[in-house]
Amino acid sequence: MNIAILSYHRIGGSGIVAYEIGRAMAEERGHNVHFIGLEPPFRLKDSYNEKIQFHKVWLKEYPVFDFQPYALALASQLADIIERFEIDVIHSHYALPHAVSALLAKDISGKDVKCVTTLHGTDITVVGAHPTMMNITKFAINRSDAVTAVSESLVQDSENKLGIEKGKIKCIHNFINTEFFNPGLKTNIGKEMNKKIIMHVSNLRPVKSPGDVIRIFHKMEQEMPDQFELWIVGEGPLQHEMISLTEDLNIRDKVRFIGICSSLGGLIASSDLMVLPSREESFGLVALEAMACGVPVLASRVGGLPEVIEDGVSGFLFEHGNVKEASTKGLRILKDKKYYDEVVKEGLKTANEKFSIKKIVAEYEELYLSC
Ligand code: GMT
Repeated sequence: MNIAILSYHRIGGSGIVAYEIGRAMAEERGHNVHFIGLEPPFRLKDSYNEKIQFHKVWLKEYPVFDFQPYALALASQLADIIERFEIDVIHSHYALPHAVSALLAKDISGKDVKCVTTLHGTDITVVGAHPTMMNITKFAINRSDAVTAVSESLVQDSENKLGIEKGKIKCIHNFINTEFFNPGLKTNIGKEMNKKIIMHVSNLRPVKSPGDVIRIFHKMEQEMPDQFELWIVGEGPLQHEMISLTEDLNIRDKVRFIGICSSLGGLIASSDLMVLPSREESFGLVALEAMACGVPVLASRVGGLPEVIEDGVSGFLFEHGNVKEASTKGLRILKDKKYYDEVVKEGLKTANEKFSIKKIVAEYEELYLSC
């Protein structure tokens, strides 16, 4: 098959999932893959495969445009790619704008190309469900030949919030490439301080409730002083508020703001506990990355997280905003080595079996062929 993949390649989990599907379709299944976007997938920059090509979307500067019409430029250039490379399937990540651009490009080209759309979360829960975007999001979903969502929870949210007919959206869970996330990547970083490392990885947006990371750490620190350090990985709009909170709580010297890190697997594998207290999370790829690295996860019981973590078995869940419940569970696991090892073992099993890349990519391939 000739497959086109549309994604915001530079953005978080959805960009990684889109890239890994394409990479596996080319390297392991022998298909030709065309990534299309503003920037190449960042993992693509480090490798070469003759079955993979990247096509940059060019934007025309014009003073009348308040904003560059990316979705239209993409549709226009994609129509050429469909013709030139005889594309069979366009796989769009995010209903908006990618699925809409794909449908438009299909119409322009006049070809019988199949449009497969994967919903990642905020495209439905935040953007798509908003009155300004609801009609076009429903159009993108209803006109796609196949639609997937990354968790059962997101399937239900999409049906309920947008009134999509049951059965239209199928759940295909996210997955993990264990080459980049495994316990063998553990390093000695931070070991000289002889403290356990509690970690949070996100884009520090309000939906991630990053203030709760600081509050949970503060409570744990009060219970067991000088035993832990908190490492925050990533950048985002709430970083300054988080810094102020650490100052107000008098724990600034116990919290490191690492920023964006390209060798994330090594950093996560070197930590002792991953905290993810999000308000919304359609899947929570970082939870799976931690489990694959042999690090237990303490996450809020929202969205798709209960599909990734079995509370008390392969990780821990707490009610969103319940700092006390979270810190109690965090302390319990860090104090009990035997229990800790059992949870790590179950987490690794879940990552390697339920969410293996081989299993999930086969599901996508079957879907492409069935359209
Ligand atoms: O969470 C974000 O802010 C980024 C966004 C993305 O584009 O990667 O994440 C969404 O898609 C990920 C990949 O499918 C999921 O693992 C995240 O849970 C989802 N984020 C939300 O639902 C808030």
